[in-house]
Amino acid sequence: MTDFFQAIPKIKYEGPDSDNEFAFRHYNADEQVLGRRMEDHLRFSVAYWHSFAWPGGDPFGGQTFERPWFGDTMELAKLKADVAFEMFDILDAPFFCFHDADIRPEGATFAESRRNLEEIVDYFAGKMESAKTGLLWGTANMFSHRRWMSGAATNPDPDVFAYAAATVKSCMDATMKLGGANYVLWGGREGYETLINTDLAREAEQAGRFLQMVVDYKYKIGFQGAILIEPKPQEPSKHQYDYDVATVYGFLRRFGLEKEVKVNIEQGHAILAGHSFEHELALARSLGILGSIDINRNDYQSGWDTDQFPNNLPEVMLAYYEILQMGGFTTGGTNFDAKLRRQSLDPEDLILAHVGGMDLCARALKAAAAMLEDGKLEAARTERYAGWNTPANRAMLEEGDLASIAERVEEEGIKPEPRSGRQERLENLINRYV
Ligand code: XLS
Ligand code: NI
Ligand code: NI
Repeated sequence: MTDFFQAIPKIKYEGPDSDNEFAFRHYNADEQVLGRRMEDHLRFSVAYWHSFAWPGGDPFGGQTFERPWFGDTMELAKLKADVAFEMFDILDAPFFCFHDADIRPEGATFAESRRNLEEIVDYFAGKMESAKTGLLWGTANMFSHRRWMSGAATNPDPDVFAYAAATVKSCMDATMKLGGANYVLWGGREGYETLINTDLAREAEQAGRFLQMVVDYKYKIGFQGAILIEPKPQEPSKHQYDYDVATVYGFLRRFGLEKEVKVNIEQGHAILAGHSFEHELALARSLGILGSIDINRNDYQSGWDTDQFPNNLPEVMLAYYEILQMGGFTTGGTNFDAKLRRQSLDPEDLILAHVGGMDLCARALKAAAAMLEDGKLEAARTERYAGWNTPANRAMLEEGDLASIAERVEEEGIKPEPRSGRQERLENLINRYV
């Protein structure tokens, strides 16, 4: 045991009336929601990078957090792992996620970095034998070190492409070894700062080829999890190629990978792309590529990926409504890719941020489940499209052409009658479940 979390107890469910800060009011892991345990629905995951590796910097100032494990040695990396698994235990978290760079010190060569990674992965594996927490996904950090400044797979320098391939291989191996449910690719610098020096067409070909290699390697090693791309429109690059769900789907189709790769959708990224979170989820669901979510939100005023813990019940409820309509997560889950505000220095802050986020998601899940069970919203939606159920209208869609349809419009004197979309009534309906 480290002494980082001192006397913080394991967080238990105490119900909505509890006065205890260190308790869940809504998240009750064993409670059944639509025939599935809440824990199995939500599949919560702690993000290693924000909770344990991020020093509290912002664009105007550096480190604010003082953590006893900050530093570049293997010994400190192990202390960090000890604290991380203590936190997973306090929260009873079923999953965590990591980048290679979060968990191991960078070596002087690729080989040394890989060996460091393997040693820490073994250390994790030892802990995971007795811990409940599993790995939701692993990923490679191909955006922090200066070698990645012009991209990883889309870099103009083939040496960087090679280094990226070796890096992803090592991270897929690590993910496989720890029984990861998914492998994520977020291309923070797969994009450009300026088009003046960029060959868009070539970079897209490189990215497509790279992704094919990732999929091939998945089969080669027999990795059972899903490969996920995490869309984001910009930041750190001015323009990021995996802009949003629609763009990623177009990219997957272009390279014939739409059956192989799904998406990990982050709330804050959806907003940065000018969408709502539920738009991105609904679109991915309709395309059959909805894999997993990062539930962190952005501040609506700052226009920056502020990675805050979720706090907007109606919005998160609509997100879980999409997930429930898909039949729930399979390999995916709810990852808190969220960080504390840089003034939130205390170990308690780290725990309570997650407690609040977990409770908020649990409330959202229960509200979404109630809305789905009730069926009123879906009935209204179905009713809106009911006109398509007549044989003539179905035939129009299936075998019609402009000329025959035009003939029918005149013959039958078809004259559309506008009908209310009932938005406010439906908003009122939704608010009853929140
Ligand atoms: C950054 C991304 C990143 C991914 C994992 O904005 O959200 O944290 O989730 O590389
Ligand atoms: Ni993000
Ligand atoms: Ni993310």
